Amino acid sequence: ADRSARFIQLHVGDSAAERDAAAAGLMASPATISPKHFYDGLGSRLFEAITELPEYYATRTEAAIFETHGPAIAEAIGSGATLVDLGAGNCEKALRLFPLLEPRRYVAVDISAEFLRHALQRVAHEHPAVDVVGIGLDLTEPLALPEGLAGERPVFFYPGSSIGNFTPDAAVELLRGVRKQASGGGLLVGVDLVKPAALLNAAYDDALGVTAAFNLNALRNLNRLLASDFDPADWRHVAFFDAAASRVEMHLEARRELTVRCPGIARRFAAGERIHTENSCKYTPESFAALLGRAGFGKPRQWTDAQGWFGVFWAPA
Ligand code: AVJ
Repeated sequence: ADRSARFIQLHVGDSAAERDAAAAGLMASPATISPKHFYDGLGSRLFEAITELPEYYATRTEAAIFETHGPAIAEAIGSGATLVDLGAGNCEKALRLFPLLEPRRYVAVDISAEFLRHALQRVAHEHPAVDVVGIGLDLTEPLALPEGLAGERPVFFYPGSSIGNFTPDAAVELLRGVRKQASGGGLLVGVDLVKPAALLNAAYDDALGVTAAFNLNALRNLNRLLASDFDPADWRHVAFFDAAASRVEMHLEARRELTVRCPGIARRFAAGERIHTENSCKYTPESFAALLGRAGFGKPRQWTDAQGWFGVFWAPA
């Protein structure tokens, strides 16, 4: 029999608080736009395109780690768990784990709720034995799963180095929340590792300009949220690795002096002034193990690729 996915909308969207936060970021100096504003339907598709770029090694390197070390990872975790997928997107990464982990329930969480709903229809159809639940949630909000949903052995799955969008302190905060809800199970997390700056700079400023489009798309999303009048043509994509902060930063730089307006707000930008749109923090195997420790997890196991570009960690809660 065909099963369909349950869908629960916890917190996503155009609430007044969301607008206030976005407006405050616009007025701040330097101005900021949260990277969560990348991900409308188009932004999720642009990110999918990024993962296919030759310069963007992260997704395929992580997939190769799961390919090579899948059996060892599965042995460490065990089968029949509830797989809680944080930032599920198109659910492809979790689906590749299904044959290894044989989850009883699959709980997929993503801010891009409609995109997720679509992906989950397919998951539910193709895996009728798995209980499929979708949750529309912004992961910058506290993560509180509905009572009982995570089951007895929750395995949180946070792949792709999405954790890198949080500063180390904020990441510890988020992971503490995960650990509390993962008791009896643990966390399987993928993390991008420190590597030569030239590789990182190319990965975040690709030759085709897909990452530039992904970055600029945040302006369209902000226009929708705030009724503002950003013209993407006025802005230039900037991305660079800051070794001291151990992170790639993305910014949008004003090509000329201009003023952005929305109801009640006029924000002047000087030519060359930047809006900070993303941090993508990079760790060493040691620094990330230490971060898991700060979040209260037990001693992690870790797997990496031959070049040491990306790490996958299993940390018992
Ligand atoms: C989805 C946050 C992991 O930081 O590499 C890709 C987003 N930004 N290219 C990353 C992103 C620019 C990506 N994460």
